[in-house]
Amino acid sequence: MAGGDLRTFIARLEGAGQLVRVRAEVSADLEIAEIASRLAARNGPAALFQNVAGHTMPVLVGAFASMERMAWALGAGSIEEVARRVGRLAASVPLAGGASVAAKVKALPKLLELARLRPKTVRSGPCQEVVRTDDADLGRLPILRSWPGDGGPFITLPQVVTADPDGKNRNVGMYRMQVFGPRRLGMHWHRDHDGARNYRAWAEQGRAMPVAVALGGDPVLTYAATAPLPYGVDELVFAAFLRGKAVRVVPCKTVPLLVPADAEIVIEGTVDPEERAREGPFGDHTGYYTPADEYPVMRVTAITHRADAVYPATVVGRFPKEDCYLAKATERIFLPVIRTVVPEVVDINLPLFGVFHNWAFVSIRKTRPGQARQVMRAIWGLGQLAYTKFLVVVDEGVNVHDTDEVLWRVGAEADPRRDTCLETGPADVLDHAAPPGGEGGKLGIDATRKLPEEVGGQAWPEPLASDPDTAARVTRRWQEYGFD
Ligand SMILES: Cc1cc2nc3c(=O)[nH]c(=O)nc-3n(C[C@H](O)[C@H](O)[C@H](O)COP(=O)(O)O)c2cc1C
Ligand SMILES: [Mn+2]
Repeated sequence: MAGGDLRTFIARLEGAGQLVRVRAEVSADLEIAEIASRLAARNGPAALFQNVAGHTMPVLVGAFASMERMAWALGAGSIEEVARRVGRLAASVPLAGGASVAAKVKALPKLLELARLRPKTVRSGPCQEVVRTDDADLGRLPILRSWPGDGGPFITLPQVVTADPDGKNRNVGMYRMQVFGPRRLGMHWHRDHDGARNYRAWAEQGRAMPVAVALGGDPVLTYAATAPLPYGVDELVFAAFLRGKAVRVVPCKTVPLLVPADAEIVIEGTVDPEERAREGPFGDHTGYYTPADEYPVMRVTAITHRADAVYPATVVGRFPKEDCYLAKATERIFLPVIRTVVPEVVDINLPLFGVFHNWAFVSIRKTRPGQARQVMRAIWGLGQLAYTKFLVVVDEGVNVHDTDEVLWRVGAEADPRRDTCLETGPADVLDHAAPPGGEGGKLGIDATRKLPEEVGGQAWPEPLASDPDTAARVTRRWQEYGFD
């Protein structure tokens, strides 16, 4: 697997006819976003805007906006290939403290492989070809404003690097950042996310937290920043596992953090526990504006970049947009991990219209009464899947990626009284319909075929299926009938 940086990826996209260089002058204010939205709506190519009004840096959008490009970004031919590798890793690492000694010994080679994948510190890297400290100015970056009601321009594809006060638990997360001024940025991390957790650890000691924001670099890093890894799992090691080689990192110029050496741009700074500002509104992936709210502020101490840096961005909004593909990659890659905990799960679909958390369709291999509800509770207990608002469980063999087929089964197999359950749990912060306070309702629908024990012995019909011999004969003779 070849290593990568953003320009290698751009060359790959261009070579495959999946990148358009836009030479016409465009504005970073609304215009690029409008173009990106239209490209996303028609499964279009990535775009590199080379002439952004008032700027010298080009802007890249849509690099991840198809399943094929997403797979290439991860150095693979297909996302399924990546999912299989992650599945083998998940199956070989003992999950809990209760794992047997034999299981732990068996896992050693995998764990050693991971140790080999720790980031490799180098003395210099292209991300520091240009260093600006006292004259650092966010206004030099072509940061986009996407929607007319947005509170300002936002950095939308950042890798936000933090660590706890002991220098441990390094984390790389993607959280949008509003530009408040030439050297001030908003930190829109949800409180459950790892960057926020590191921030709280510093705040408890009354200390400002160092932060570094990398833009670009190996596209696998951009994906890793969005992946739902547990706290303490280093995204740089996960990225190295996906890429098959360690990430090269360099020390920042003004903060004690390491950043990917091959990044295009790095913004360094600190987040003071006392300082907050009104962040938003922001036209979000829900298809609505998220209202303004108070968030911490990053004070910029340096901006470093390549001499000919490219500024990567994404535009979110009503689906389909580029982030749908990042999310679909996670759905596929983490399915095998879900199966190690909930083995009866066959497939899962977080449909695009459900915006990650509103809807989940899950198919299961059902063998015992009550299993659909058991699976619902497991899903509502699993990391970010806890936010799932409407959860439909169907039998194995039902194509969860076909909404009509799922809703046909809901209509046919579920009794609204017997086969639904209402629960309460954590609500997605972006869910404007959830009651205030962070808790929200959950609806589970058991659309599996019912076992005799579940329905007092009532007979349950099989869905229609053709006679296999007749079907084969008709296929064979199709043209003979005069059809084509
Ligand atoms: C385009 C995009 C924008 C995102 N914006 C935010 C955001 O503003 N705040 C946030 O907390 N999570 C945001 N996320 C989700 C997080 O990146 C994701 O949940 C990630 O797993 C968090 O990593 P962490 O657990 O290491 O903090 C965004 C994801 C994508 C793909
Ligand atoms: Mn993390």
